[in-house]
Amino acid sequence: MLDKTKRGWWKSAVFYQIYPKSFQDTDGDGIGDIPGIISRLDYLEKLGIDGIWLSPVYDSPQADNGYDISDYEAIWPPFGSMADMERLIAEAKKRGISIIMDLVLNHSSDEHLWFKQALRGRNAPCHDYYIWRDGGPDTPPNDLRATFGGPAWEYVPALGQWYFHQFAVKQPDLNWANPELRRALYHMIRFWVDKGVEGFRLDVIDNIGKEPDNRITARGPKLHEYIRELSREAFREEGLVTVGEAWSADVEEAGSYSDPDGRELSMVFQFEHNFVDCAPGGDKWDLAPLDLPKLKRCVERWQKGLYGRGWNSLFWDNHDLPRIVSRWGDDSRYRVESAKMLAAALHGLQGTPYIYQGEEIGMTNIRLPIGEYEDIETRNLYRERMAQGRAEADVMASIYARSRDNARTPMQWDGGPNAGFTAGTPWFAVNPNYTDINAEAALDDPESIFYFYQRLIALRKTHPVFRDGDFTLLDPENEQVFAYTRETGDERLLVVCNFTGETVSWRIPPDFEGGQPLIANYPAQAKGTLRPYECFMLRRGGRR
Ligand code: TEU
Repeated sequence: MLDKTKRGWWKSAVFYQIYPKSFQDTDGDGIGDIPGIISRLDYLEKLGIDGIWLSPVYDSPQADNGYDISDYEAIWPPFGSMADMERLIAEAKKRGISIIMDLVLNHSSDEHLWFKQALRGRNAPCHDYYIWRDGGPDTPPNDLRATFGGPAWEYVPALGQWYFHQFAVKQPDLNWANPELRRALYHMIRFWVDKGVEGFRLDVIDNIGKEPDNRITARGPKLHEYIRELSREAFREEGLVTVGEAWSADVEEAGSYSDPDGRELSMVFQFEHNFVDCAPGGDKWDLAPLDLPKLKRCVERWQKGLYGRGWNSLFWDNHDLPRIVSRWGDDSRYRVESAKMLAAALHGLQGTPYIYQGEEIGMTNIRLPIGEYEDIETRNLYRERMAQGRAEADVMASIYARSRDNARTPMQWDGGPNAGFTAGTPWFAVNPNYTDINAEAALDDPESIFYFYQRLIALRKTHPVFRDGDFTLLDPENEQVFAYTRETGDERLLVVCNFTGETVSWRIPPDFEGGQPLIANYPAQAKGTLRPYECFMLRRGGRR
């Protein structure tokens, strides 16, 4: 059992992300809820995870599925009550599972009481909790664009002012330059610590130091000053695990975010690897084939760059990303082999792994008619690109490949109606492949992806090399195989992953010949070749 009062316990942990709206409904309204999560804790305990990153469950008008919070200290009623939340924290703790709440500190909902007060006048209470600029209705302060499309400034005629919103119009940015606002946020965080929450995921934390007048939206000059104050004032207990979402982070800066002295955070989610299949100079919607050597160099940079000076998070999936088995594996013929291979490639690395709901059973992307997409980012993208005159087939190809809705189809529990997610009408489309891909079938199959993840988690807890080992990339320019070694003391680990659907030739390094097999997705390795999406791990030295 991990001592979760001590800094660094998360270095031996594996976390699981739950997107509550799509996890498990218990009251038939078609929306996942907190009692549903409680009903699935035994499943998560069986998997072997140590903590749950819970996407927002706070009160919200749901303009961005809860990332637009209207009351940080209340639960959105369709998710349940505060008593349900307290029961979840207690029931999870009984199973050795920490609750890590998702904190959205960069912006609130425009339906938050603070913003409602702010709208009452330039001198109203909380007006300066937000970012306002004077101006006429036709002259926004500048031409900064919002992440979800359109201008980043919204005009309020009654005030003769514009407010800044990095995301949706209904998500006004909070003004971190205002110490009163910062204190209000710290007070809110302590409310959740006092309820027994043992960690926090910090939404777009790299945006809180923004200076929109200077066109700086991420990595502002005061960012790390604010994060150190946040850490001192709100994350006082050294056992609190904190992970910041930092799309702009590079490995140099990540060393500051996650420095061993703990002045800032435990780790960050960085996204450099998320662009190795995007067209040069494009964004996530501009598709390109996976450049495996580029991915390997990126992993190497982060593994070596943070070794001994910071800490990596390890993820392929989350609620904003397409399903990895569809993206970099094969979600048809070799779905099981490639899902296991991708898991091995990630879980052999140094860092804290995060498993996104459904990843452990190989859930896949979905293709829908454009009218059935729910995600604000996807809908705005479609409108924007169609207005630009792009071919609809190209726009839809980007949406099929990269829409955040790929990750938001309801969790597939069994082969029954709505995949066992709800007895009602699901809020969002259930992937029709649930009849084959579901947790019940996985639990009945000893060779399932679920049990592969379960074994990987157990291996990480058994052999110190997974947590402490350094990283050496093998065969950097090989475009088919990702292979690397880890080493600590006399213990060595070899991880080999064929990222293609072809049989390729590849030789085990002589010093690993006869190594202890730890895990593989095919029966005994064939000499000198790797089968489609074949992966395996071998170990040498260390205690048996
Ligand atoms: O995401 C930050 C963010 O920028 C991503 O939405 C990213 O822009 C997009 O997914 C990639 O194209 C965080 C949350 O994870 C996301 O769900 C929220 O929508 C967003 O912040 C606003 O809170």
